[in-house]
Amino acid sequence: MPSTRRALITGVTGQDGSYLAELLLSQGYEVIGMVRRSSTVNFERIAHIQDRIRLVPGDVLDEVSLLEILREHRPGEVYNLAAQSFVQTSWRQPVFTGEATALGVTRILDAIRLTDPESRFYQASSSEMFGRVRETPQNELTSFYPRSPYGVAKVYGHWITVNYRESYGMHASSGILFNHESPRRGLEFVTRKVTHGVAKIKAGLETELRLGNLESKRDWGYAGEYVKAMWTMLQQDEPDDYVVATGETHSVRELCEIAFDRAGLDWEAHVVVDEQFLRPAEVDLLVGDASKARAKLGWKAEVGFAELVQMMVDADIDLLRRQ
Ligand code: NAP
Ligand code: F7E
Repeated sequence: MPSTRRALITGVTGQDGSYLAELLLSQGYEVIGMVRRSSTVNFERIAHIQDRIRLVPGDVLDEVSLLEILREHRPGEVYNLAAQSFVQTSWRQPVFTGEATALGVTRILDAIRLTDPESRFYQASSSEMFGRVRETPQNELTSFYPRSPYGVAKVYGHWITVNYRESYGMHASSGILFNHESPRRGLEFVTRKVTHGVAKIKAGLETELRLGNLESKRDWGYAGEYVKAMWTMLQQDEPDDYVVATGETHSVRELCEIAFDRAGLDWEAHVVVDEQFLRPAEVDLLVGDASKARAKLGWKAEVGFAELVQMMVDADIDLLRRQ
């Protein structure tokens, strides 16, 4: 039997993987973190907990590695967070994005089916699946209309999760998470690009910040609390799909206003629109209706947008000071 107190996280070196590992450790889990081979070590986000996690080599492109990890460690819960997750890159690398973000889900589901099909599974689905939105706000029943190879790959990952649940009776759940950010966010995503850019301008290291579409709107929440929703989904008797969001939407322009203001700077004096950051097809507006997660999981976003942006600006100013 797989152990219910042992969890496997794919993508443990990422933003969400690091917060989820912390949460599971605090709940007394034995945490197995899958890491892919690279020529340089990339464990910054988990350095503070590295000695408490068991790191194992594997890749969602390689089903044998997944089978071996599952056979050896027999986790009762598997959180699939691994993906090529940057939307812009997905136009440049659509096939790789499909391999990792779409087919990677089938590889791991199939490996679970062949080893311990009673293990519980979480799939990191995304609000990018809603793309050119069919209704506002978006909920679990809203139709998908993805606008990027990444969004298309996530739609595949979502439906294969539903399919394994229905075909094999697996406890497979899909969290449709809207954008969530933190001081651990990758530097290429717009929130962190802005807050890190503000910190560099404040420190006198840069004078301008080049961005793309300032009008696009997102439902931005705090990653540290979104991982709680992932875990709670796997504690339910029945697997299901849930939207996880704040219910508020803000533009990139508002993000800039709040972030520069936090550092005592005027955003209009520094932000330059550069068309290299525009996308071939944009997702103009996302805002989630997380009432199902609230009713069934008791989950609700607590950290507001301004608080989140200010937290990230403060963390980046502090980071640059220490560097
Ligand atoms: P992230 O910071 O980009 O982390 C992605 C993780 O996936 C990294 O640990 C990365 O490893 C790993 N990975 C990539 N390709 C892999 C492969 N072929 N095999 C094994 N591991 C691989 O992303 P995140 O923000 O934490 O997001 C976590 C998941 O939630 C992703 O699936 C993302 O698409 C999804 N999601 C994110 C958001 C959001 O707003 N953050 C919203 C909805 C859904 P390396 O460190 O080696 O690169
Ligand atoms: O872009 C606009 C850009 O790259 C947000 C991923 O975690 O969340 C994330 O995907 C918006 C877009 O995130 C720049 O055009 C303007 O409209 O921060 P982002 P994303 O594409 O929403 C979803 C839920 C995921 O699942 C993904 O994995 O900001 N924008 N100027 C810019 N974006 C970037 N990156 N850089 C700019 O200069």
